[in-house]
Amino acid sequence: MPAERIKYYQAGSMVVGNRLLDPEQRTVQARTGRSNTLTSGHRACQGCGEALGARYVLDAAMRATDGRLVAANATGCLEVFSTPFPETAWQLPWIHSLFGNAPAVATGVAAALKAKGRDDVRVIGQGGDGGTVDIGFACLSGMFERNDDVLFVCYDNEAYMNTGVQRSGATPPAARTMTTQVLDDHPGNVFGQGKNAPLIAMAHEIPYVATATIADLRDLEFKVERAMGMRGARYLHVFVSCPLGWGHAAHDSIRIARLAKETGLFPVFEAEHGQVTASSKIRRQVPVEEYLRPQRRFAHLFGDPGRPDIVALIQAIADRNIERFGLV
Ligand SMILES: Cc1ncc(C[n+]2csc(CCOP(=O)(O)OP(=O)(O)O)c2C)c(N)n1
Ligand code: SF4
Ligand SMILES: [Mg+2]
Repeated sequence: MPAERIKYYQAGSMVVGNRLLDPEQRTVQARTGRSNTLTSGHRACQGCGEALGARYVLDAAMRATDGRLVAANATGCLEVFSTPFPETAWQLPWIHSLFGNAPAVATGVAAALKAKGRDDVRVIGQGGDGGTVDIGFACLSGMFERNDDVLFVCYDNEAYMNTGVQRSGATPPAARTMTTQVLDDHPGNVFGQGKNAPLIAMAHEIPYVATATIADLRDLEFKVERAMGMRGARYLHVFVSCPLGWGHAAHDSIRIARLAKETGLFPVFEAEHGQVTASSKIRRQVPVEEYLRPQRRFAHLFGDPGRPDIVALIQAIADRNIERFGLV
């Protein structure tokens, strides 16, 4: 994997020293030729992980396709903060779909391009976790099973943020949202529900499925470049922190995302045709408490007396992921 051949010289920050690298090894964002696909002036909250993730994904995809790229975008924060009429922060052909049909719109664009003989122009569909794992799920599954030539990217902030933090099928157990309140014996979202979209994508045996976080942006760029080098249906699930919905400091977005990976709660891996082919190892394993404590959506698990029983159940989820994906 090319990303691993790069020498890291600041072990603490895990920042790649771009100036020390050959121009071809530098990150897309470090190159003067980057496309600024999601440019400044949009209205995302300070520290928005979704804005950061989308910028890296789209710029990497633009570079991989030599600027010949179309994006279809589901309704959600990413669409709302980037396109308040009559303005737009997008610097590529960009189409707003409905909340639930971005994969189908992306498929239609890809089919039209094919009919016109424009195989050189590539298509990305993108949306939040609600648009992807809930309302858009049938369209996404159809896109997968037809093996349509689209990369679909889910920016997973684990709830419906745009409409005021309601639970989605990607909301983790015990998280407090507006629709999973902490009342009496109900400590937020219930256990045993929800969907694991990357695993469901893998079950379709599509050419490429990968997960990534905004804590390792070079890895994210690498996976986008890799996906755009393939044809057929591809799926990228990106963990993006949401300071407003999760109740953490804006400057903590990257740290929270890194802790999600380092606890094992969010496994970072790649899969091809239904088989896991690579996983990013945990560098410094930490207990889930370190990830949960800085977020107000989990505040009810701590304090006096707190809910150590619930924290132990969440730790068990992390431990299972570590074993299942070989993360240590
Ligand atoms: C059919 C339909 N139902 C509901 C809505 C309202 N709506 C717009 S965005 C959204 C939530 C988006 O959540 P998600 O996809 O997770 O994106 P996020 O805002 O969290 O990035 C909802 C419920 C809508 N636009 N269309
Ligand atoms: S609510 Fe969350 S996802 Fe939406 S713009 Fe703010 S930080 Fe980003
Ligand atoms: Mg969301």
